[in-house]
Amino acid sequence: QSADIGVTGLAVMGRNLARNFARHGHRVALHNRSTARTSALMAEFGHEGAFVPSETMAQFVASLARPRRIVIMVKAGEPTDAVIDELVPLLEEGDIVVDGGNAHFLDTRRREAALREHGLHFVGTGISGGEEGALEGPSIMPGGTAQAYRSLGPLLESIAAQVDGRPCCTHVGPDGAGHFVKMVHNGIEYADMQLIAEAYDLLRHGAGRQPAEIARTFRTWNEDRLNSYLIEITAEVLGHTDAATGRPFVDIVQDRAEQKGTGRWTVQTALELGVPVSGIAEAVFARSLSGSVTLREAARELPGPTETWLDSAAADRFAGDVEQALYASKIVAYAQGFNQIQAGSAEYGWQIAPGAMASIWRGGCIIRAKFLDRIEAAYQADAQLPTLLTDEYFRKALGEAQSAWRRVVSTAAQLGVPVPGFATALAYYDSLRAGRLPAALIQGQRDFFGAHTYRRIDRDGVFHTLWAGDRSEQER
Ligand code: NBP
Repeated sequence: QSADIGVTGLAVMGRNLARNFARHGHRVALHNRSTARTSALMAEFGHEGAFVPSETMAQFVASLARPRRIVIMVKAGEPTDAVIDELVPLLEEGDIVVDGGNAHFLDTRRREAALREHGLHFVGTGISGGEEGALEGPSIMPGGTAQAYRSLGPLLESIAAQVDGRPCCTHVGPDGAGHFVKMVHNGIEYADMQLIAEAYDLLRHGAGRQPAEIARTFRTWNEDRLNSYLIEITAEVLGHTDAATGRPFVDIVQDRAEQKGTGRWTVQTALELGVPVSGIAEAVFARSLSGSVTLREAARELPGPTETWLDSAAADRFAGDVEQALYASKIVAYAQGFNQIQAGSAEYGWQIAPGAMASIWRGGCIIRAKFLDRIEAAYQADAQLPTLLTDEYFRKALGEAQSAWRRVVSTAAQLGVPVPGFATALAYYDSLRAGRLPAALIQGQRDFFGAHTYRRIDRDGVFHTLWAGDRSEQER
C-alpha cells in the first residue's frame, strides 16, 4: 500500500512531524540521508502508526501515492537544495514538494519558480512550535499554489494545533508567502521576548523585587489579557532555582542573548520594504548589544543617575503601570509586524489575509496568545485596516494604558533602566499621532546641502530654495 505523505530529513523536527502524521492515521514514508536516523525512528516509534521506511531516495519516492506529497525537513540552505536536486529527477508532473525548514522566502521564491518549470508544486512552509509543536500540533504556514493546497492542506490541517475547533494552518499565499509570514512571526517573537524581558528588568531594578516574586506577578498577568505562552514560560524561568548554587536561575545565566538570524531577516526585509518595524529592530539590536562584551566592559563605569530605586509604595503602583506599558508596547510590536505582512503581500502580489495569520498563530507557535483573537477580529471588521492601533478595541486599550506607559518610560529613564522596546513603541505611537513631524525640517536640510527638493503644503510641485544665493524658490 502506498504512503499518503513522505518525510525526508528525520532529525528532531522531521521525526516528530512524521510521528504526528502517523498518529493522525496517515501512512508515512520515511527517508533520511544517513539510514541510522530512519532505523532509530522505526525502532523507537514504529509501533505508533503506519510507517514505510526507505533507504534510498528512489525507494522513498516509489513508496508514495500520486500525486506525491513530500516534506523536506533538513537543515536550511544548501542541504535543502541538495535534497531538491536529488528528488526532482525522480518525480512526476503534479507532485508536491514541501519545504518545512526555516528557509528565507527569497530562496523559496527561487525554488518554487525552478520546480514550476518541471511541472512540480513547491510549497515553502513555515512551521512554528519547535520540537514539541512538531509532535503535538504546530502552527503551519504553507505557501505555494492553491492547487497544491487542495491536495496537501487536509493533511497539514489534521496535524496542526487546533484552537476552538479550528486548525492553526491555512493557505498563506503563493510561492514565498508562507516563509515570509513565518519570518515575520519570528521577528514578532523577538520583539515580544524583549518587551517581557524589559518588564522583568523594571520590576527587578526599578521596583526592587526578587525573581520569585516577579514570577508570581507574571503568573497573575498570565490570567488576564496578557495571557500567552511567552508570559507563561517567563514565570517558569523566573521561578526556577539553580540546583548547584541555590540562586535564582536567571542570575546564574550569562546575560548575552544569542540569535539564529530570522529576526535579522525580518528587519533586513522591512528595511527593503520601507516598513518601520522599530520594535523588532530594537529587539534584534538589544540582543547584539548584550553580546557586545568588549563594548559593555569598556562602558561599565559611565555615570548613571543618583536615584536608582522606587520606594515600596511607588513600587507597587509601578508594577501595575508596567503591565499597562507591556500590553501597549506589545500591541505596537504586533501592529508593526502585521504592517510588514501587508507590505510584503502588496510587493509580491500574495493577497495574504492578515486576520487569518492571527488566527493560525493562536495555537502551536511560540507567540500564541489570547490577544491574537482581538487581532483576528480587527482584520475581520476591516481587512484594509491601515494599522491595528486604530482598531476600536486597540485604540481604547492604548488610550487607557498611555498614561501608565509614559510614566514607565520616564521612570525607566530616570532610574537608568534601559527600555529600548517600551521607548520605541511609545515613540512610534506618538509619531503616528503627530499632526506634524519634524520630517519637514529634514526635507529643508536635505534641500540645503544636496538640492534634494521638497514639496509644499499649499501647492503641488517640487521645489528648491537657492540657499547659497538669494534664497528665492524655484519650481523644479
Ligand atoms: P537540522 O537543522 O539539525 O538538520 C539535520 C537534518 O538535515 C538531518 O536529517 C540531516 O541528515 C539533514 N541534512 C544535512 Br545537515 N545536510 C544534508 C544534505 N546535504 N543532504 C540531505 N540531508 C541533509 O534538523 P532540525 O533541527 O530537525 O530542523 C530541520 C529544519 O526545520 C531546519 O530547517 C530548521 O531550521 C527547521 N525548524 C527547526 C525548528 C526547531 O525548533 N528545531 C523549528 C522550526 C523549524 P543526516 O542525518 O544524514 O545528517
